[in-house]
Amino acid sequence: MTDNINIRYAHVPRFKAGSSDANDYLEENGFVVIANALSTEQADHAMQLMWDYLEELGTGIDRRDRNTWDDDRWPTAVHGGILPGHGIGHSAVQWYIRDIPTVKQSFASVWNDDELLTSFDGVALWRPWTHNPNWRTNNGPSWMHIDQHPIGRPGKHCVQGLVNLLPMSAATGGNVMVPGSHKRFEKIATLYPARLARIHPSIDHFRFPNDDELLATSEPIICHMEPGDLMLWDSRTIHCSSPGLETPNFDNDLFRAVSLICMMPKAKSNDKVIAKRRAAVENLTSTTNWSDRFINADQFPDIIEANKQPRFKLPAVPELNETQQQLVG
Ligand SMILES: O=C(O)CCC(=O)C(=O)O
Repeated sequence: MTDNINIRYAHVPRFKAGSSDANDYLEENGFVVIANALSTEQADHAMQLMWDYLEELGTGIDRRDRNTWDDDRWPTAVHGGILPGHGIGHSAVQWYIRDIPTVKQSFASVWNDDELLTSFDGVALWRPWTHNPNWRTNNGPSWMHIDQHPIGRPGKHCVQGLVNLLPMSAATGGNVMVPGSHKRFEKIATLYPARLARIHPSIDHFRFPNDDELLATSEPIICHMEPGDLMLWDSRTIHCSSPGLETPNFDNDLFRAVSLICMMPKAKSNDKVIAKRRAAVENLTSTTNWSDRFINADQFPDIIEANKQPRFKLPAVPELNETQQQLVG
């Protein structure tokens, strides 16, 4: 962990879904918080569906008993407590959230286009590390990244999102954003030639060095979000997540639960990709945030490794309504 990056907890403005002020804020800061994309009741319902997914994996997880939440039963988690595979992309919770009109409206307003395709990506769940220190997720400074290759994908391409489902505080921690950093994206190619040379232009992930000088002068924030709020960010904005800045005073519930969700214009995709997307629903294949290309998250090395000894029962193939089918393509 580095000590040259100071993260603070911030209360930023929260905007109405679809408002032009939200779009202006996103353009200027590289991220924006949309207030109440889900109502409190919808966020609660999503949490119930989240636990249904976990319990139905069949490994013995019980939502009421944190002693059943250890790694031997928990689905494979990658950096930042993200669950990217094992059917999560087609779980009832993810399809429920994608079907909420305010969520789609928020993305439609950003793109000025309501023919959108959704990602089939996963969730981030943080188990209480005050109960088991091994559950603590990566500290923010260790994995500051952008999700777009600076040479392979110049310009604006993607706006990612996450829906927050649980109460947040400086103690729980959360997503970390470096405000305005999307404006420095153009400079990355000249600043890090050696580091970039090791990353194929089709790989949309660039991680900043721990002792990065750019980051040393930046002011990363954990944005306060209410349950049901949606955060949108430009994939060029430097971000990650981080445990809290204080020690939480509870140990019997999740510290954080967010649904990762991304919608991009269908016009950016093509028939070949859409055919793979339709098959992905039937095969319960999860993806990354991108819907213009097909990037199979079940091929992540950690998921492949876990599947060598299959122990998770996948959810049922979803029965999608018309709106959801349109989001598949
Ligand atoms: O959990 C988070 O907030 C981090 C999400 C993230 O880094 C990503 O989706 O690229």
